[in-house]
Amino acid sequence: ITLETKLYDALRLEQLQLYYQPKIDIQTGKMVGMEALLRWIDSELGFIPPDRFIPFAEETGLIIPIGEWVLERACLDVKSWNDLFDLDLRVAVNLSPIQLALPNIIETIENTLRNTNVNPSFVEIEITEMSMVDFNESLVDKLAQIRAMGIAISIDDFGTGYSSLSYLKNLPVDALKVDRSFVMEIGLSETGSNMVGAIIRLAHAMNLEVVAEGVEREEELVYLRACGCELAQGYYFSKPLPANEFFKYVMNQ
Ligand code: G
Ligand code: G
Ligand code: MN
Ligand code: NA
Repeated sequence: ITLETKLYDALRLEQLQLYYQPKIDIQTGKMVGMEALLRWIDSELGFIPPDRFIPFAEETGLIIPIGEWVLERACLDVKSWNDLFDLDLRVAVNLSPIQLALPNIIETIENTLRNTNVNPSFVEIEITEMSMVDFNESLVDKLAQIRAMGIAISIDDFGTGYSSLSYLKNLPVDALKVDRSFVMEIGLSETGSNMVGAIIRLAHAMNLEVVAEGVEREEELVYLRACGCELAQGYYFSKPLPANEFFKYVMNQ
């Protein structure tokens, strides 16, 4: 049995799970949403980390049905929590560059919104800088169409990949996520702190909201807040939680 068969079965047999990590408004301290993070727990192999199976899913094309499942699951979950607790949490879903390149991606997203009956303003899509490797008008077009549905778009892992400022300037997006590798340098060196401050000012100059990733220390949070960073996520607040535990986390807010 190949890994490809195993992964396909995992999708079919519901051995893939979404974990959720809260996103916090660091100016008010309130949770405003969460990022959906895919997990594969195999009965024999145990926990298979996403950095191992997502690249594999991308190579084999399995990321396409998996990605559709992720979007639908995330829409259903956010809708049920918002309905139950009368909240307006927004769920962020990672979209692979492979998915974004599909000619029918807009239709797929529209269908999922319709089938799940979720309010589009409760959904956000995270694209990585890898999506900009073949930057073209069609990419700009697609992002604009996604936004026109009422879905917010953010650039994940900013500063680590292939985006150039000239691309970024022309991209219809709402937020920029500062990669954890920058956040962890806060307070460790003057350059480290200054770079994060500069990234936040750059984002604000382009009218983008800023989300800091991988916040683990109080010192990072204090600095980010002082720089005007809007949102943060990281172990400092909560690690990613399975849906039933995230439900309890929401209930306790
Ligand atoms: O959950 P963790 O931090 O280990 O995630 C590792 C990587 O897997 C991150 O780069 C994250 O963006 C990616 N990832 C997690 N869930 C998904 C998903 O549903 N789709 C895609 N395309 N990538 C995901
Ligand atoms: O690439 P992306 O940003 O989508 O993935 C986020 C990854 O970072 C996930 O695998 C998630 O589990 C992980 N993560 C989230 N918060 C923290 C944190 O505070 N510290 C560390 N080390 N990893 C984190
Ligand atoms: Mn992400
Ligand atoms: Na990220």
